[in-house]
Amino acid sequence: MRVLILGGDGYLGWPTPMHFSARGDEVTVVDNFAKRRWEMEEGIEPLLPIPTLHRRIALWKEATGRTIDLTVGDLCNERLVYKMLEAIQPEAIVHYAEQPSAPYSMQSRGNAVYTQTNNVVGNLNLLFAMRRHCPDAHLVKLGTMGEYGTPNIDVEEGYIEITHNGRTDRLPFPKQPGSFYHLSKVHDSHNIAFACRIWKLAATDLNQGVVYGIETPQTALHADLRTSFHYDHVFGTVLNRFLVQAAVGVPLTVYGRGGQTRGFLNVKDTLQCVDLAVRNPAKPGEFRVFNQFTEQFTVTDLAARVQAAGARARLDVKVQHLPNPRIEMESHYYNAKHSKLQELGLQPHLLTDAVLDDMLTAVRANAARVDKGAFEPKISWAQETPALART
Ligand code: USQ
Repeated sequence: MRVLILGGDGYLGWPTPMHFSARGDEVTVVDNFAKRRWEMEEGIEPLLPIPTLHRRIALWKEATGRTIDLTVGDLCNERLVYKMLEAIQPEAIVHYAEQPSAPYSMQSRGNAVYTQTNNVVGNLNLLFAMRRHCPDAHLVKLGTMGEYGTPNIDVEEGYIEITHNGRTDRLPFPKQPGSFYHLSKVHDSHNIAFACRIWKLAATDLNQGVVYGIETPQTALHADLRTSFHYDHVFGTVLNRFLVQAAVGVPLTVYGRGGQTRGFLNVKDTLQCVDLAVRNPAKPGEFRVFNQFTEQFTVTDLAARVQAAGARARLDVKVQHLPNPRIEMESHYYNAKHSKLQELGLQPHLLTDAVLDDMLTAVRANAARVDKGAFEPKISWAQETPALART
């Protein structure tokens, strides 16, 4: 298939083109390297430096003989998007090219406006360009479980049947997102659903949970094919952060009471899920929603699991409850459905002790590179952080 991957330089974005290329698909990646600029703005770095995308694509060719094409550009530049879709005529478009951090979006007015403009306008440009140049392509869009928030009822996969005043309809599941970033994904979902309805585009919204993990089958082929792994307070996701904290003897930073429950998945399963969505496309006019995670945990569960992994490695791991920098429920009901990808054949890589031990070993090997100053959460949901604000 001709697969176009938007946002190919990121944590999930880079393993994805390698995955499709390994399967023999014709792959093009696009990136504007904005993530590298956000890292510089925040004064943070991934655990290991990441070679340029150009270099990794060249290495991939050396290692496998397979070609990945690269376009450098920004989805907010509509001319680039139109030209690219016209030239490539993709059959599937996998869209990761968005600002992905909730804390980043909550730093200031400027960060919120930037996040929503970048994400929503880029996605709209894509929809209009698809209508013009490849209306039969299938859009696979990375959304987030955070679009739903934490309602006191079971979370369905995208839609809920509601009976109201004696009448029944199947309606979009209510959205109660917890940051301006998560809101940008809600806006995207609405725009995509509308485009599917009026222009008969085909789309799958992958409402993904929190991702953890360092390695995929392809990143393991060569040290310089690694993907970006963050543990800082802006881009690091919770389990990745806890493992790095354990490795360097910093107490695990549980925000508030730690009863926050989320869906989680291994980065290897992100690849499986995206692959399943691409190979089993939505129909013209269909806006399909899959909840993309494999297990639910509370933050406290994860801290306990990492503490136990630390004990197995003879590390004394402490847990610290910090005042929560976010405004979110710290103890709540959570039961989110996630059967549609399993029905398509997803074979989950669950969070076993062996997975935790391997991740801890990999992180410990690079402990000397860890910036301990990057752990402390410095962005508050309640007030602007002037020193960090984007003007
Ligand atoms: N948390 C801690 N301690 C930490 C870091 C986080 O207790 O050191 C807590 C947070 O307060 C939150 C939970 O862990 O309750 C998850 O936080 P996170 O930073 O791992 O994830 P989140 O901000 O929700 O965002 C991440 C990705 C985002 C994706 C989302 C999926 O950055 O791109 O959309 O996970 S989901 O959470 O399902 O919405």
